[in-house]
Amino acid sequence: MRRWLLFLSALLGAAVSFAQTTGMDTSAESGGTPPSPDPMALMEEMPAMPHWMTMIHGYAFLNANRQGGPSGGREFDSQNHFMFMATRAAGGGKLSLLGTFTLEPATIPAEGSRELFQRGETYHNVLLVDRQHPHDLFVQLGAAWEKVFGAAGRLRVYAAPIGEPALGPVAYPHRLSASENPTAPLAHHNQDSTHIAADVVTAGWKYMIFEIEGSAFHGREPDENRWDVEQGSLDSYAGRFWIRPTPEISFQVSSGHLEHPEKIEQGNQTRSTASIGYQKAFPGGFFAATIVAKSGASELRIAAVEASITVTACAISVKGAATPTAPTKR
Ligand SMILES: [Cu+2]
Repeated sequence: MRRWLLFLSALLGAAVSFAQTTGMDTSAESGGTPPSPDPMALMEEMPAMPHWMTMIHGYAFLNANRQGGPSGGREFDSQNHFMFMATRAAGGGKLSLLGTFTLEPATIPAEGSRELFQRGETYHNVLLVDRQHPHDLFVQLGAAWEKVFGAAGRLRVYAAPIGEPALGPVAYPHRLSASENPTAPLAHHNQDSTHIAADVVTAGWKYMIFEIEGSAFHGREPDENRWDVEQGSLDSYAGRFWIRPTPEISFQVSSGHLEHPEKIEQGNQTRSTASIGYQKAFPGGFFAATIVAKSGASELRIAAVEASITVTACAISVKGAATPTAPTKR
């Protein structure tokens, strides 16, 4: 059964990637200049139309995974994410419906896929170490509405039963620099573990190259049931500030208070991150890199730096990721 699901998700991923490239190729219109390498960002920047515009985007890796050492092993698995977006003009602004899904609950073992140095969430109430848990089927179910004011101002409000609060860099499933990495980036729990958060509301104001956002959300991380929609009170909050001096460069600092995020660890967390991203399209591919620094205050102190590099040219893809992580101190 799992083998069939693996196969199915790989087929789906290939089909979705194909749809994305045929549907979103705007290089002819822009006189041969490659468009932004990020199809989701392209869609987000499109002006609102009086009718629905939809987009499907995604990836599915079919992995022969072999990790060495006593906690390593071999397995076949598939890490995958599928993103759906529909936008139209509404209420004097632009309305976007956003859905992100993954079949990982069926294509990754419940006890997680082997990934040395990875850490986060639980299986049978035991912290997963050297393993990456499968993500929940519903990664994002949300709606955003935005309105442009004047020449350079934009208000954006976002509400999501399941979504991504304004904390950390763009979460890795949507992050271009992580897109060619067949596994979840190491230490992503230290930076964007809130990427599947229950009950998120966010408001943001963008002006020229600056953007400031604030979120309230439920701080508890997803439980071990990967198929359900979890809910909770808005007990946690976060704020994020972006500077995008050029279309290629983005810089963010963010900080959040997470109310009892971990089921098996007592206490709340304060998490602060800073990151610099760079992405550039060129004929036949793109280059994207992100450096993330994260520090926690009070109960848990982790310092992590992530750098991912992706170069795709024709059919050859070269990728790399490095995540030196200081030991956890409690
Ligand atoms: Cu994750």
